[in-house]
Amino acid sequence: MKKKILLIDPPFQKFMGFSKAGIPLGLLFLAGKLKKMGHEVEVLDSDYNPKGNPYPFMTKIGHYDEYLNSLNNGSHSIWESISSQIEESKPDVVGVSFISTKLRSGLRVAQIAKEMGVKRIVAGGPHVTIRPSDVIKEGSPVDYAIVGEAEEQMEVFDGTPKTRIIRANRIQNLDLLPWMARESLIGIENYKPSDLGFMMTSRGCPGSCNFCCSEKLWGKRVRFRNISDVIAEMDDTNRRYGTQKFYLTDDTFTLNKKRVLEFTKGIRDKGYEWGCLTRVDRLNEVILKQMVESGCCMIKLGIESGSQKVLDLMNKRTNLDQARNAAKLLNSFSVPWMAYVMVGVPGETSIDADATMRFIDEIKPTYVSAAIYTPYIGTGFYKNSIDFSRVSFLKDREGRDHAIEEANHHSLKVIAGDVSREKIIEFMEFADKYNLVSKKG
Ligand code: B12
Ligand code: SF4
Repeated sequence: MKKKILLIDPPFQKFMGFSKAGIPLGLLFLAGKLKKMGHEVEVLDSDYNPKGNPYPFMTKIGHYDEYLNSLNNGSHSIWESISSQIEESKPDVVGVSFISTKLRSGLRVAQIAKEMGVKRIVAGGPHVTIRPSDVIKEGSPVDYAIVGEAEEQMEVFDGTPKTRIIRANRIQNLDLLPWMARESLIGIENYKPSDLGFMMTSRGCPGSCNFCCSEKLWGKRVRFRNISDVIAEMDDTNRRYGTQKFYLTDDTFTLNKKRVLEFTKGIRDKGYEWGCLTRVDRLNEVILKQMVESGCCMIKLGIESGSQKVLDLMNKRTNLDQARNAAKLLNSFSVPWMAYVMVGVPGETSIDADATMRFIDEIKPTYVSAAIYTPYIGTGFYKNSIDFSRVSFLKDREGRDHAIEEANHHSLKVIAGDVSREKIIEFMEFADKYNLVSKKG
């Protein structure tokens, strides 16, 4: 029977006044599938905040309390707008997406829906995939949780599943999935065309970096979408929403060189701009030349650290010379690129953090994206290296005990690793200053 389904991405950055780029891709994939089955689907991105600040890193620090305080403030306008949307949509089922940072916010959304009489609340997303027991437990408003890629487990929306936690199989043929149903986004007219250009063209990454949970989410065997289907979706998005700029969120877009060349050949004459994420050992001159000539205008690279010791601790399986070579290549093509770096991983010291800052000055990325390391569940570090006897580290100055997965970099009160607090501040300020100078130049 046809159902009314409201899928909600819970608020997080918006509570702190920040903006967030893009669209909730997972929910829009699900909406595509549900619509194809005949259901009526809407997607509410309650973190969308076009008027928010794209933050400098130091600004982020210290704002985390605003999120925590808002969680307990039932009359906050963001919660009220979610209630109003539920009231207006009158859904039979509400689906909530969880990443670890938004665990408490997602549970609050589920609670609001439950209290408003929604019959079925379903949860999914990266955090639920890794630890479903956080949403399926006594007293939780969540009725069912899907572990993994949910597109082939639609029974939770319109059937009677036998268990409350349902383990989904990995989707083997991504080309059989309907495109993301962007048209289901509530308020789509307010989105920038480039936000609607976020896409994922493959699932999985062969890497096993200790700070990352990709392997748990998608597995190591990478599944690729057909390039002609990817380009057809880009053309459709361009036609419908005027999108000229696309951002491919694949974990490592340049894994398969032949496929990258097929892609660049296919879009070369369309006049689109595009960006992607990749690893330092997955770039060479041949593909980069084609990428740039086909409109690639942003490459985000996992540099992570300027200390080989830390790269090894991370199991990054790259070395500093590979990073130097990739940087040299990118700079020689004058393509804008961003270096992702982090500070405070288990085993790292202030000397290593200094090495990273020096390394950035040496390799000269266009932008730096800096993060204070966070021990997310489902990662190698969380499993092996976090010394839980030091979990008191994660208590803030007022003694409140933050859940480890919420030990978020938005608050400097929570730090893992052996880098001094002063060095962490210096590191984040360094990134801000670097970007400021880079933008001026
Ligand atoms: C693009 C991206 C972003 C974009 C967000 C775009 C947007 N508007 O949402 C930006 C750059 C803003 C971003 C920021 C952050 N991100 Co991010 N991001 C990604 C990335 C690279 C791709 C996401 C994507 O395209 N997913 C594609 C869809 C298909 O996957 P999905 O959402 O997981 O959905 C599937 C299933 O999970 C499930 N599902 C999802 N929701 C639901 C709901 C229901 C009801 C059901 C049944 C099923 C279900 O079904 C879907 C289809 O199969 C992932 C890495 C990755 N490969 O997943 C990291 C990732 C999601 N990010 C992560 C993190 C940590 C963050 C930050 C906290 C980083 C930071 N420290 O600031 C912030 C938080 C931002 C926020 N939302 O508040 C982590 C989350 C880890 C975790 N344990 O939760 C990931 C997994 C990276 C990693 N490997 O560690 N991110
Ligand atoms: S950090 Fe990047 S390369 Fe490493 S496992 Fe995660 S997605 Fe793969």
